[in-house]
Amino acid sequence: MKQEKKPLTSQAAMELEDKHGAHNYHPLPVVLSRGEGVFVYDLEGKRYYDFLSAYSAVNQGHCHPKIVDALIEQTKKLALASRAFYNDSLGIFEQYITEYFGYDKVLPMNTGAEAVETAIKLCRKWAYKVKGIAKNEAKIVVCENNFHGRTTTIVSFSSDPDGYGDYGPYTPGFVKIPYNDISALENALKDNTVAGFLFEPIQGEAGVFVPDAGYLQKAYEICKKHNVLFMADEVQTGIARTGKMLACDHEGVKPDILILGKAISGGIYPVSAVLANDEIMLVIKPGQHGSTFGGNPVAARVAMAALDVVREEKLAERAEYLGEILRKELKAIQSEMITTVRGKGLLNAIVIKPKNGKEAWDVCMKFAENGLLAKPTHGDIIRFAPPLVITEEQIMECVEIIKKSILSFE
Ligand code: IF1
Repeated sequence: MKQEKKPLTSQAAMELEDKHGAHNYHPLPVVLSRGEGVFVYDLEGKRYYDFLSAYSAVNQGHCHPKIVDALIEQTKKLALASRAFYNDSLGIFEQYITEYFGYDKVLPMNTGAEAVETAIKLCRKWAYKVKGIAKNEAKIVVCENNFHGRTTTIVSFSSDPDGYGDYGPYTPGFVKIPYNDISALENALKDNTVAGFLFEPIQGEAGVFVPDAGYLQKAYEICKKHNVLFMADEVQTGIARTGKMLACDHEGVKPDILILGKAISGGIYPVSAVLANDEIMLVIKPGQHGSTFGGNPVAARVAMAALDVVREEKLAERAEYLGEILRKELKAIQSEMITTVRGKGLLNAIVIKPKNGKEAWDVCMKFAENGLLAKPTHGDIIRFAPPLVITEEQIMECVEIIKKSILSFE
């Protein structure tokens, strides 16, 4: 007699992860089982507003039907062909995305970190082949409190001990300067071995730090003056999240190297991409870079569907408009626990001052109890980044949940 399998409970699911999985995360004790649009559901069927959006990967909402259909249709036809041969999806995607963002070429990869690594390799090779910097002397300027991924080269220039601790020896060739500090950048670029400036237009993981108005424009001009590549990591800020297609669009600056990931696929499939013009992109010759899954037919079709959705559903305009409302409503919450509200579009954060021993983690646990999921970063900062398909009415409902939860600690 076949033993009826007992349905998996949340508790059992958490125990399985704890027993059999590496402990490289500390998740909130919520076990998700289904996602649809702005909502996720746990194993017991409880519904939550998702205010993290898988770290801004599901800007289009969970399991967007158009993107899922693109995944299914292509997967049934040709999933992975490798770049040893051509295929009937990659060129279509390459033309689509280079026209979409206005660049000569794209180099497709899978994760954001791989795209950042690709950008670093492009910059270094450009330094030697085009700018004429002495071999192995090229430097890339980065910002304190950056987050660009978790490979050993990328953590080599992290300022977060949890990010780089015990992972030495570190990759040389990176210079750290304070974020949002133009004179520090000017100073760093006096060194003529600097080949690139790698930055986040808004520092996401650090806690949604929006630089001063004009910072990106001035940084761009300084890089142009010193023939240094302006390399924007828009993995988290891109794809309409901050109220424009790219966060750089708020200041009308066009990166020399554009790095995309996460929501480029709507969270349906790992897709990332690096875009640049020929002078930069063509320094990499056949056999000098690649990846098994990079730009595969499924990634190509999924990304085109995901980028279609951004335009069709006017997600950038929504993020701009709804972000203003969200910040205004958050600032109106009368609680000394909320010391700061900041953000752009629907990439926002609040800073929590502990009260009666309760801190950001406890606030997030209370949010979850009341049907909204968010998670602290760096202890006291809670990021608010719902899918961009959220409605104004739903924003207001979430504000009520946030307010009720915070005031419950008064
Ligand atoms: C984790 C953070 C967010 C990114 C930027 C590159 C990458 C990321 C600006 C790498 C990835 C993810 C990684 C994920 C949590 C999340 C995160 F807290 F880690 F930093 F969003 F803020 N550039 N961010 O934000 O892309 O290789 O992950 O595809 O590692 O815990 P990836």
